[in-house]
Amino acid sequence: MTRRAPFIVVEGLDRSGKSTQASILCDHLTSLGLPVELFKFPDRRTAIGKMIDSYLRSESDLDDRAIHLLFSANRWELASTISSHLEKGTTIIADRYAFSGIAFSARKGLSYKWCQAPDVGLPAPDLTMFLDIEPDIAQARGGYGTERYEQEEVQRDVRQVFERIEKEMTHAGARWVKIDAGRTQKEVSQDVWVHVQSILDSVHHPVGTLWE
Ligand code: 2DT
Ligand code: MG
Repeated sequence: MTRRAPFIVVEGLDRSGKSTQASILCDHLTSLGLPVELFKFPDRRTAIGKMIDSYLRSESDLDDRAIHLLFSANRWELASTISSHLEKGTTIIADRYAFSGIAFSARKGLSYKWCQAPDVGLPAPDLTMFLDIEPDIAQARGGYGTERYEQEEVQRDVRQVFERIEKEMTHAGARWVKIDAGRTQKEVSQDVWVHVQSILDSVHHPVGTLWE
């Protein structure tokens, strides 16, 4: 029987280097001959993703709860693909996941539990790496773009919600690690690799479910 592959999530604030680190990790695993797929949430290519993209670019407006549910639905539409890849031995790296869902919506004043509910039952990551950076350092890295949420005060609030998520995940026994992302790309990727190596041989069938 093929061994189940790990599900790795990279989370963090905007400009923390998530996408760069996710792709370095993807290349590293590939160079070792391991099958790997990189997912990015939101996945703006699907029909739901297009609605999210339009919202993020402020081309459309949506009720806070409606957009929250769309972000969640955008994960659910890929959930079975993720699980089947994992079961077949393909490692999955996700650039953002349900944790961004809670963090960005709860900061608007929606209740934490309400924000968590639609993602209950999704495939659970075996390792979540939170790339932590001070919002002013992130800002200084070339600045935020023009999308919704790309503002220092928003990022500060979001970071606070992530702290709560970290506490709850750790308390529940999940593997959640915080990585100082204010360092060089190489220092961060070395840390990422140490954490990934520590779980490569320790994932078990079946794929877990989130918050159940
Ligand atoms: P990117 O800059 O990474 O494309 O993200 N977001 C993301 C949410 O509000 N809820 C979610 O569930 C997810 C996955 C974070 C675009 C923005 O979308 C936010 C930043
Ligand atoms: Mg962005």
